[in-house]
Amino acid sequence: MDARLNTREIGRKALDVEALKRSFVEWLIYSVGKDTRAATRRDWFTTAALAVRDRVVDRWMDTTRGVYTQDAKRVYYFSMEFLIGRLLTNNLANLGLVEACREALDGLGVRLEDVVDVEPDPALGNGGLGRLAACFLDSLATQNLPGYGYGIRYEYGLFEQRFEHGWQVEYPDNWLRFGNPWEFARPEVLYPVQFYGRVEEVRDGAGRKSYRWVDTDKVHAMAFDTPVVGYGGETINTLRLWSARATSDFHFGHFNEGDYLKAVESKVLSENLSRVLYPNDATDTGKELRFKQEYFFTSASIQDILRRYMQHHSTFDALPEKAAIQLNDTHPTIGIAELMRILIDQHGLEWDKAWDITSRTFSYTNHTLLPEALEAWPVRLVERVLPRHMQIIYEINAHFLTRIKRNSDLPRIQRLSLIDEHGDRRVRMGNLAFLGSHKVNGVSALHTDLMKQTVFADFHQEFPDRINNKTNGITPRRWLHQANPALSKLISSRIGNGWVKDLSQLTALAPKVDDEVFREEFRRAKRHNKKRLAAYVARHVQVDVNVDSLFDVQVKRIHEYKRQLLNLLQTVALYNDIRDNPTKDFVPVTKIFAGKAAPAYHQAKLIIKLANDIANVVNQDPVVRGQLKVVYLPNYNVSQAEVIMPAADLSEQISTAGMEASGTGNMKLALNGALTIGTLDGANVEIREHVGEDNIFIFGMTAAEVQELKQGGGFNPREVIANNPRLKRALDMISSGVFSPDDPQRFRPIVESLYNSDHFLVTADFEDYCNVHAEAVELYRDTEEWTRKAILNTANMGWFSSDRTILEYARDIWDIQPVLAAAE
Ligand code: B1H
Repeated sequence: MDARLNTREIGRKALDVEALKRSFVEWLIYSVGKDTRAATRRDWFTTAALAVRDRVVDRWMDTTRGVYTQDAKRVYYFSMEFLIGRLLTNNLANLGLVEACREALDGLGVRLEDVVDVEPDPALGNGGLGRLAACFLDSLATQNLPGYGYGIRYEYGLFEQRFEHGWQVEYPDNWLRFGNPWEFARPEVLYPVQFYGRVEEVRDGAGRKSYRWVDTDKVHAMAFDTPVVGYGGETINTLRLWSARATSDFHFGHFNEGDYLKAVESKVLSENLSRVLYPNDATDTGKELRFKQEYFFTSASIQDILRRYMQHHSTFDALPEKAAIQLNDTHPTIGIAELMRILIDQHGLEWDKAWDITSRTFSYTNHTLLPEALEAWPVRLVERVLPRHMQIIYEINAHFLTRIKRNSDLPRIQRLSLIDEHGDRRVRMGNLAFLGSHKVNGVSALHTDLMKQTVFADFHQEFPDRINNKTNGITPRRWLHQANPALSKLISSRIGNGWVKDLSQLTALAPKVDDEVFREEFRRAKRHNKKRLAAYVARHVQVDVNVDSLFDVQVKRIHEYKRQLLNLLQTVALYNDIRDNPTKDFVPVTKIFAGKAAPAYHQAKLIIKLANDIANVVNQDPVVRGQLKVVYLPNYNVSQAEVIMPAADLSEQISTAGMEASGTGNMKLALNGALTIGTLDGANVEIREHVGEDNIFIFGMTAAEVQELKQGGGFNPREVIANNPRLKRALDMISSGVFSPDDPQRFRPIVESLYNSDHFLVTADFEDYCNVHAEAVELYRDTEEWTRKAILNTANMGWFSSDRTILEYARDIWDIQPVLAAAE
C-alpha cells in the first residue's frame, strides 16, 4: 500500500506516527503507570487502546450531538448477545491507522502483532446471533445511521473451551480481569429495575381503575458505553451494556423483619444478574435467572430510550417516529409488556393508545424454527417474577382473541393464543413478539418462507403484511479488509478500495478469472493465509499440516442439526479408502474443525470427543502418509475465526435442510474464496444464486423433501445403512471401538441414535455427500479451474455485506436516515 500513497498522505501518516508515539508514551506513564522499560505486552495493549479511544471521543460526541440536535429517529438494537471480537485492530483499521500505529510502536521497540494478541476477545455471545448483532453495529456506524446497541455487560462471557483427553472442559471466561480500556463507565446513568412484589388495584374518584406494582426487589442497571467506530471514522455510534448494581432498598421484606444478614446477602446476590452469559445456542434452558436477565436489560434500555425521547417531547405520540426497537430474537420480548406498563401505569395512557405506540415501535427478528429454542416461560414464573407484566400479557391476549374469535375455530384460537394451555401453562414469547411488532422478519429467504408455512402460519394469515425477509450479511471490514490483508491488498490493487464500503464493487473481479497473473496472485494470497493457519495449528494442537493439502473447514457451534457427524463419517470413509489403496495418489485433505458445545448438551460433547479420537488415530497412522489430517482447534472464537476464514479452501455448510435459519460463517468463507459444499439450507440457497451453481457443491435432500419424508414417516435408517457398505463399515468401526480402544463402548449412543431414529437424516444424505465431496476433492487437482471458481466466489459475494442487510432494515422496517455528525 505504502508505494501508492501520495506525498500528502505520506505527510499525514508521518504526523499520525509522531502523534501516536507521543500519546502512547503519555498514556503509558500517566494512566498505566509504567515506563517504557517496565511495560509488559498487556501494558502496551492498554496504552494503545486508550490512545486510540482518545482519537474517537471527539467524533463520538459530534455523532451524538448531530443526532440529538436533529432529533433524528434512532434504531435501538436489543440483543442478549454482542459478539464484537477484539477491537484494537478493528478500530485502527476503521480509522485508517494500522500502519501508523505499527510504526509508532516499532519506534518504541514493540511489535503491533504482540500487542494485538494480548487483547481479550470479548465473548459476549454464543454464535451467529451475537456475531450478527456485532456486524450490524459496524454497518450502522459505517452508513452514518443512528443506531444504538443495548445489551448486558456480562462479567463472564462464553466459557473457554479446552480439551482434556479429547473431551471438552469449560473454564470461566474472566475477560474483565485486567480491566477494559474500550468502555466508559457511566455511574450516573443508573435505572432501577424491579422484580417480584405484588399488584395493587386503586380507584380514583371517578371510579377509574389503575394498578400499582409494590413491595418489589430493586436492582440498579448501570451503563457502560463502548464507542462503535464506523469505517472512515466519520460516525461513532454507541454500544450501551448494562451491569447490575445492588440498590440500598433491596429486599424490602427481610429488612422489615429485621434480618439484616439475609437482606445483605440478597443484595449481593442481586448483582448476579449480569454475571454470566448463558452458553446455549439455539436452545432455551428456561432458567429463572435467564428470564430476569432478559427483563433487566430490556427495562433499563426502555427507561433510557424514554428519558432521551422526553428531552424533546412532552407526549408519547411521536415515539414510533423517533425510536425503532429491534428485538434480536424473542429474548428481549418482555420489553413489549414493559413499554405498555410504563405508558399505562406510569403515564396514564389509555390501553389502545399505548398499544398503538408500542406495536409501531417494536419489530422482531426470528432466528430459528427449532422447537427447543422457542421461548415459552411458565405462567407461574412470569406471575411471580413480574406480576404486573403477566396481567398485561393476559390483557393483550384478551384483546387479540376477541378480534380473531369471529373468524376462527377453537384449535386456531388455541394456536394463536399467547398462552400455551397444554400441561403447565406457558407464555409463548414468539407469539407475543409477533403481535407486539409492526414487522417480523426471518434471516434468509428460505427461513422466511418456512416461518410463513410453519411456526407463524396462523399469524401470517391474520397479518399478511407483517412477515418480511432480511437475509443476513457480514461486515466486509472485519471479515475481509481486516482478517485477510493479503487478499484485500490484491483486490485494492486491481479495483481500488471502494469495495470496503460498497462490497458490490467486487463484481469487477469476475472478468479477472481469465487473467493468469491475477489467478496466480489470488493463489499466493490464499497460500499465505494457509501458512498462517498452519502455524496457528502447530502452535495450538501440535499437528503438522501440509499447506498444499485442501483445507476443508467446518467451524461453528456443535449441534446435531449442523451435522458435524456427517462430516466425521465421511472422514472415516475416506480414511478407509486410503488404507484400502496404499499406493494410490489421493489429493491430500486437511479436515479442520472448531466449535463449542453447550455444557449440558451431552451428545454434542460426545461428537467433539469422537472428532478428537478420530484425529488421533488418523494422524498417527503411517499408512495414511499425510494424505489425510484431522485437526480440531480448541476455543473457537472471533479471533480464531479471523485466522481460519481466509485460509479455507472448502466450506462445510451441511445442516439438515430446513434447520439452519441462515448461517453467516458460510458467507465469511465464500467471501474469502472458499468453495461451499452444502445443502440447500438457510442462506446457502442464496449463495448458490449469487456465485452460480457451477461454483458451489450442492448435495442432499431439500427442505421440502425433508418435510415430506418426515410427514410420510417412511424413513428407515437401518435400511439405508444396510444398503451402504461404506457407511456401515464406518459405523461398525466407531461402535466397536476402533477409535476408542480404551473404551470401546464410548460412541455407542451416537451410532445407536443413527440406527434408531436419525432425526437429522445423516444416513439419508451420506451417499450424496460423499459423492459430491469426492467431486470437490478431484476438482482441487485442477489448480487453475479451482482458482477460477474461488475468484468467482469472492467476486459474487458482495451482496452478503451486512451494509446491504442494514439498508434494507433501515428502509423497510425502521424508516431511519443517515445523520451527519455535527462538530461543535
Ligand atoms: C441462531 C439462536 C439462538 N438462531 C437461543 N437462534 C439462544 C437461540 O441463548 N439462547 O437462548 C442463543 C442463540 N441463534 C442463529 O442465528 C441461527 O442458528 C443461524 O442460522 C443464523 O445465521 C444466526 C443469525 O441469524
